[in-house]
Amino acid sequence: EDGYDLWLRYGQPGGSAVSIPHTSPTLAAAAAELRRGLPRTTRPIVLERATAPEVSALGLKLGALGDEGYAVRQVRLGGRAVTLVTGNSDVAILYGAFALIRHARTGGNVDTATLTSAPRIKLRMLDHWDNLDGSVERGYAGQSLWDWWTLPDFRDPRYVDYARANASIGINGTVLNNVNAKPDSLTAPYIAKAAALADIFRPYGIKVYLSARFSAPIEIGGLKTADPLDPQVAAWWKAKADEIYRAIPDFGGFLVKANSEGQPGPRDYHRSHADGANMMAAAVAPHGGIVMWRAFVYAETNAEDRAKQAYSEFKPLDGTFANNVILQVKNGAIDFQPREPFHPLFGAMPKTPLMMEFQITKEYLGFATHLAYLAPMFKETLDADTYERGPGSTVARVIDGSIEGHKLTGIAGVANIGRDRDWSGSTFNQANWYAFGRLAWDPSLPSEGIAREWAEQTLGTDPKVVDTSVAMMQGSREAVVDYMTPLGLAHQMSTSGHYGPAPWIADLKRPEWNPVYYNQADARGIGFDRTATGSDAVAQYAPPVAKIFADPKLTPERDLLWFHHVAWDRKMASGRTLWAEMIAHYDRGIDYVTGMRTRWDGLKPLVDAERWQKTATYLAIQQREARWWRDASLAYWMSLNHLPLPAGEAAPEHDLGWYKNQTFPFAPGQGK
Ligand code: BDP
Repeated sequence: EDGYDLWLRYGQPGGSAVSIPHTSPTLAAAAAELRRGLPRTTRPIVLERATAPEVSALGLKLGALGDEGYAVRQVRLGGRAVTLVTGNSDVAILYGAFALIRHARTGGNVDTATLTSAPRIKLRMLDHWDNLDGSVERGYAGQSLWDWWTLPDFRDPRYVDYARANASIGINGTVLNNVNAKPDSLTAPYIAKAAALADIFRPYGIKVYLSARFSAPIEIGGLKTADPLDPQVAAWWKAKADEIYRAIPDFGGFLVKANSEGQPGPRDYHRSHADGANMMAAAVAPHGGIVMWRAFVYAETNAEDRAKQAYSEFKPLDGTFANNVILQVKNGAIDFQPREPFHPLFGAMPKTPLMMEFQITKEYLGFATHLAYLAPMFKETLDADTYERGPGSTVARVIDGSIEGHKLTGIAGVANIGRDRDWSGSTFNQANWYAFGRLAWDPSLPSEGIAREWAEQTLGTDPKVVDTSVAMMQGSREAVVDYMTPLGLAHQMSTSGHYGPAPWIADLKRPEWNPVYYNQADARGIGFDRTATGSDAVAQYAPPVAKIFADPKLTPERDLLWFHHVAWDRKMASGRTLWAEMIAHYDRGIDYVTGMRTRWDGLKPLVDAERWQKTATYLAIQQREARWWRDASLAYWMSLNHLPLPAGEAAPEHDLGWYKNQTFPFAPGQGK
């Protein structure tokens, strides 16, 4: 048991009778999955489209299934009692098959199953930050899954397993390469390699997309410029798109990181992001393709609070994007921190479809070794109220298009997948991939329910295993927040590797690369003043939200230091001072990890040895490092505030100099 099977850990095939009156590669895949994944059922299972005469004759009330929604019904077909899996497309039926397997493997009865579900979001994407040299930016699960060297000839069976896993949770798009893109990915040899992957993924309903480097017309096209308003540049992209679509007829489109962290973009030519996006969108439009344009920008020349820059740049462009452009916005305004308030662009661009970008790989949450279940974090953002059109205008409703009636809707997760046998670097990291897919399908699913169904399928249905795992998972992300960046702190991680504490770093070239920029700690207090007396980032939110964040008395304590510079002796809700409260949070985080170790120890007889041992070892690492985070942070804060520790609190194990001297000869995932 090395984790390779993910949540599709079927065991012995049940050998159910499955029939496909009208077959296709997708339906054949669905049938194969049911034969492997279901226990023996009494009724035969029939996979057939809702539009087929024998199904439509049943007059089933299926509701609004759309293209991808599925229904499972107990019916009589041709005189037999059967379980029918249906939908308006073959892929919908495939999703129904996986839903039926999930139902069966989480305690449901197939012979009585009645299931109906349709996705709320259209593009449900994984973004791979995979480089052509096989490294993965911010990847902690080994080398890239894509073997660019042996593609397109060798079609590793693992690519099929990747597609199965994704289809089982409803993922329908994959961006193959890093947003820090090399132009080579758009050359003929790489298009052929991408086409081979597209062929493998197609039966599973997964479209391939590519990250495109904005300056590719210069680098591989021999042009003098990449100016989006230059007709030759536009013609180059059009020809390039035509070439790609000849190889991949259902190619999804481009993802673009422009004028961000040194990437080229339209601003290099004094053009707007809309000029750039629309020019590329025009190239793919005739083929039905789209452009996902990232809003993650902050510029060297801009002295504005980094948290404000994306809004300042994009908000004025609302209404100017072509209708096959969707803006991809990270969940928070800085960068995938353990906790961020929702990005102020959500709710601020009614005329533009916005898609969510979450990070599944745990760049800032302890890489692969720390256990942090991210569904509660994803939900926190999705459930946040933007007040775009009054109360109830949640981020989920912004991205599902329901507030403004947008048809193009999307959600992306930066993948945590690599070539490690267990795909994600640890068993519990698999749950984040799983949870992302489930929430992309339906953002209203509860994180605990997702954890439970994941655990049942991945670790077995023994109630003790399931209850314990779910209990560990549910509070795990909050524990990371507590021991790394409590009460609204952010970006206190060491430079470039983003691993381990370094709140003291102050000497990097750009101010907003330094942890001290984010903590603003001094003798008097700590936190970033983003109110009117500071950067006034709060003014980017709708008035009812801004009012709360502008007032330290109204701001939830979990976001306090994100928005306010607060005195060390400020009284908190608990009655403690801020200083004592911070320490209590660090301690609580460590205690939670200690508790997870104890709980996991209790499962030793119930979980296979290989997965149990690796998890136990990682929890020990996490516990040691939670302590490291607390101690290093306290040592630094005490060097500024000179406050004593509350009675009974352990002093940091080492002095500040010791923590500052920790170096890492190698941290995975750093390459650009
Ligand atoms: C940051 C990562 C960096 C990415 C960047 C991005 O540190 O490696 O290139 O985001 O999203 O989180 O473009």
